[in-house]
Parts: sequence; C-alpha cells; structure tokens
Amino acid sequence: QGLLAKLRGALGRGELYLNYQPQFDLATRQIVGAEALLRWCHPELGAISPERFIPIAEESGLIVEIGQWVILEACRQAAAWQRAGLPGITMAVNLSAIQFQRPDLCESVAGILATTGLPGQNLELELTESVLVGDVERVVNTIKTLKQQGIHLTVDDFGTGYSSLAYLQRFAVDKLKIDQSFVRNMATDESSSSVVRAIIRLAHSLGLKVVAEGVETAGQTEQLARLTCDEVQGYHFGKPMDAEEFTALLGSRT
Ligand code: G
Ligand code: G
Ligand code: MN
Ligand code: NA
Repeated sequence: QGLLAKLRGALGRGELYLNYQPQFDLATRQIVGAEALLRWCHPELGAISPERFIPIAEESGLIVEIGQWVILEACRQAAAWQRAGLPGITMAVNLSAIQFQRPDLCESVAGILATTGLPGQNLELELTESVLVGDVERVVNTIKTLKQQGIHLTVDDFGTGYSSLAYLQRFAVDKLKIDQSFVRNMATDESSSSVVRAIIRLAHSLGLKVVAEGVETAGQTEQLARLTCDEVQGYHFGKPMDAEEFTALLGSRT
C-alpha cells in the first residue's frame, strides 16, 4: 500500500495535526503571529515530512480537503487563544496553488471565519510566487475578495520563484517572507546579505512588511535588525510546537 492510499484516510483517522511556530516583532520582541505547519503521524511509519506528503496530496487533489481542514483547525485554535485572553496574534496558514485556484476559496474561508469567530484581520494566508503567475485577472479578484474580509496576504519563500516584480504592484499583498536560504547564508555570503537587504528595501518602498524565516542565530538576528526587517521566525526564537506548548508560550508572555 502506497503513501497516497495511507494519506486518504489520514484525516478521518486523526493522524493529521498542526504545529505552530511563533513569529516575533523584531523591534519589540513580542510574539505577533504563529505559522500553522501541518504534521502527519502514521501509526506504523511514524512522522512523515510535509515535504513528502504535501506533493502527493497536491497531485491527488487531496490537498483541497486537507487544506480546508488546516484553515479550519488553525482558525479554531487562534480564536480559542483569543477567547482565553492570551496575547492577540495573527495565524498564518500555507496555501497550495491548487487551493488558491479553487473558485470557492473565498467563500469557504469566509465560512470558516464565521464558524470559528476569528476576525479576518487575525488570519494571514501564505502564498508562493507560483500562485501569482496564473490568470492575472482572477488572482487580482481573489486577493481583493480575501482582503475585503480583512485577511492578510504574504508571499512565502520570496526570492526563489519566478514571479515578475511588477506583480507586486498589481497584487495587493501585505508582506514578503524572505526565504530561509538567503537568511542561512547571510553571514558568510555577501550575495545573500545583498539579496536580503534588497528584499527589505523593496518591501518597504512598496509599503509592505517583511518577515525573515529560518533565523537560527543571534548574529542573523542582529543583521536583520540592522537591515530593518520587521518580523522574524526561526529556531533561534522558537521551533514549531504543538498547541499545548504554544499555549504555554503565549501564557508566559502576559
Ligand atoms: O513544516 P516544515 O516544517 O517541514 O514544512 C515543510 C514544507 O511544507 C514547507 O514548505 C511548508 O510551507 C509546507 N507546509 C507545511 N504545512 C503546510 C500546509 O498546511 N499546507 C501547505 N500547502 N503546505 C504546508
Ligand atoms: O516554506 P515554509 O516557509 O512554509 O516552511 C517553513 C519550514 O521551515 C518548515 O519546515 C519549518 O519547520 C522550517 N523552519 C522553521 N524555522 C526554521 C529554522 O530556523 N531553520 C530551519 N532549517 N528550518 C526552519
Ligand atoms: Mn510558510
Ligand atoms: Na518559506
């Protein structure tokens, strides 16, 4: 039995769950967000990396059902933290291109916000550049409809794709997420730090925020602060953790 067959029933059997990685404001060092990261624990195979099963979910179309569940579960958790009086955060959810291209995306996200009671401003959707190269008119309309609900949009893995910079003007995204490959090599590789500097300047000159991911050291943090990066995410600040651990982290901040 292949991985696809196992993945088919995984959601129903409760094998899928979310981890949350904290995101910090670099100036204040406060937690301002969480990125929801999907996990699969198979009873015999153990933990299977999303890098393995997400492509399978995408090819098979299973990503639609799984992705819906991810949005629902992430919003439900964020709303629960809010109701518990914990510091307000934005919940960031990764969206596959296939999900983004569904004509019912905006409606179903609106339904999830209504069901969970999470305000749209507390939801952020992470899109990869590959999403932004589709039918321009359609992408513009989808983004507009999501933004009308207060939802924030971030371009994930920024700098690694092929989207033209001109699209940044047409698509009203709010934030760029600098890919971790640039952050990783920043201290040792002049060209990586140049790319990071350029992305931050580009973002700010377009009125966008910028978040760096994969921040692992104090040195990288200092360098990012000097370059006026807005937010950081990475092992130096906090690894992806389960809901219970994240609740404790939020509680320790009040
Ligand atoms: O979670 P890391 O810890 O291993 O994630 C690996 C990859 O899987 C990343 O590229 C991340 O964007 C992607 N990923 C994690 N969770 C989700 C999800 O819920 N949906 C989609 N589409 N991708 C996800
Ligand atoms: O592509 P996306 O940004 O959604 O994926 C985030 C991925 O990066 C996840 O696999 C997450 O576990 C991983 N990650 C988060 N912080 C760090 C870090 O500091 N170092 C490394 N190497 N990976 C990280
Ligand atoms: Mn992401
Ligand atoms: Na990324």
